Amino acid sequence: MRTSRTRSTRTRPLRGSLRRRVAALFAGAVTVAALLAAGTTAHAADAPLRDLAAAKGKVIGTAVTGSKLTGTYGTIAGGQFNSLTPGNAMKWGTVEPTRGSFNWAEADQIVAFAQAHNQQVRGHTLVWHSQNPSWLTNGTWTTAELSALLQDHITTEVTRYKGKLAAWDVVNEPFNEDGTYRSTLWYNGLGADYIAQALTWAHAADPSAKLYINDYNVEGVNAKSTALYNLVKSLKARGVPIDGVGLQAHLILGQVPGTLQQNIQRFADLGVDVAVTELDIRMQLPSDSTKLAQQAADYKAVFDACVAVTRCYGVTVWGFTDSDSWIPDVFSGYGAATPYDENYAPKPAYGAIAASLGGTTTPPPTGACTVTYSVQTQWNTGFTGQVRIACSGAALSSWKVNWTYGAGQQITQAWNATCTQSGAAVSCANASYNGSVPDGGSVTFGFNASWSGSNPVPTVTLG
Ligand code: 9MR
Repeated sequence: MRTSRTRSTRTRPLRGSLRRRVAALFAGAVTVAALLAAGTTAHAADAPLRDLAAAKGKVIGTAVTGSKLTGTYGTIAGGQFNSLTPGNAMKWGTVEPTRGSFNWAEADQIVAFAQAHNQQVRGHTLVWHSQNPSWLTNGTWTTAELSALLQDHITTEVTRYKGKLAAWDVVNEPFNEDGTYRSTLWYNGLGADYIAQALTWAHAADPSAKLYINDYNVEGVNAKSTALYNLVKSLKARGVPIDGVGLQAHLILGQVPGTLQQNIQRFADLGVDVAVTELDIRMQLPSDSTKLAQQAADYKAVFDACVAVTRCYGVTVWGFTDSDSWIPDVFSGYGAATPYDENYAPKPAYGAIAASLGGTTTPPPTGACTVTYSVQTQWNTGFTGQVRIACSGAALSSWKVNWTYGAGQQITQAWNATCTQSGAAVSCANASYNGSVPDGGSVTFGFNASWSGSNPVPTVTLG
């Protein structure tokens, strides 16, 4: 994207490859720069969400994609959350695409990242009707073979991560909307007791992991959640190892069920934990400040319900940024479902989560466009910077931003803006194609610059 939109006519392959090598050598400096960048993000909570959640005795998690756990994505995933759920990396189709041939690379990577950042991992998921390998779904199996395949799969995967995961979504999405069992490979082949067997096998492989049944549209009191309630009740009565229920919470703007807290409480009263496991709140695109305010209220309602019930373990969002969300791919015309926009700017929902967890945020000025400067990567002689102009309750048809470098930094190249530097004074104006910043939207541009000695972040003004 950067290449296609660059305004520079000069290409410097040698310099680019040198830069990458030097950047690798100075990985520590890159990390520091990334942390600084996150710290300068506009309207961030005064304390990271993970600290606020911990003070409330709650866990706040996010689904992640392993390959993205670097740069700003990695900084936010590691800095704001105290739990990670692999979005796809632990599913059967990912870990055993060919029978007997395993690929644990992404799952291992996420677990290592979590350990390095003092985070829990929520395993997802062992028994599901979807994202299974084709050798499994296309095979013809006797009941005994199917049962052995499932037991082997659960035992292999849970044993691999024994002692390293806080919880497993053992069984995913077992119910239809009317509360009957979903017709799946497992239900059809093994009967309803596949659920009890899966839990029992998982418990045998890792007795310390908390074992969950996870489903969607079970957030409020309804036929489906009542079926789940009755199942958990009967599993508990039989002594089957069940520790919790996961409420996925793929919600629609303005439609948080009014019975959410009551529903969480009724499961808690059965003696199991409740986790909100896959929260996102989608809206019809484009987003605007009214929708984003409604979304903030919706996020707050979900977090408030969890905070209100002691046995609500925590809330995991299904991707923290709109650039890493499944929604636009599946619900045409919908999106903007997560707490950060696609440029990693916290949205009003972020502030609402912080507020629910007892934190304070610096609210964005009403009806304003704000500008944020950040250092993306830094090496020994240079750095790549980014400036974002974001509007809420206001809009721009063109823009120009200014700053003064305090330590001799010099812009060498810019893209998605026209930048000039005279002495220490830098001025960047919109390109022909990105002058418009709509209400609720943002525009970013990037640049390379040189530095030596120190690289302080300047104050940037919109003018
Ligand atoms: O986020 C996952 C997405 O990347 C996959 O394409 C999708 C395939 O079904 O699965 C998504 O995650 C699902 C989760 O595992 C279970 N609940 C519903 C989630 C959204 O589909």
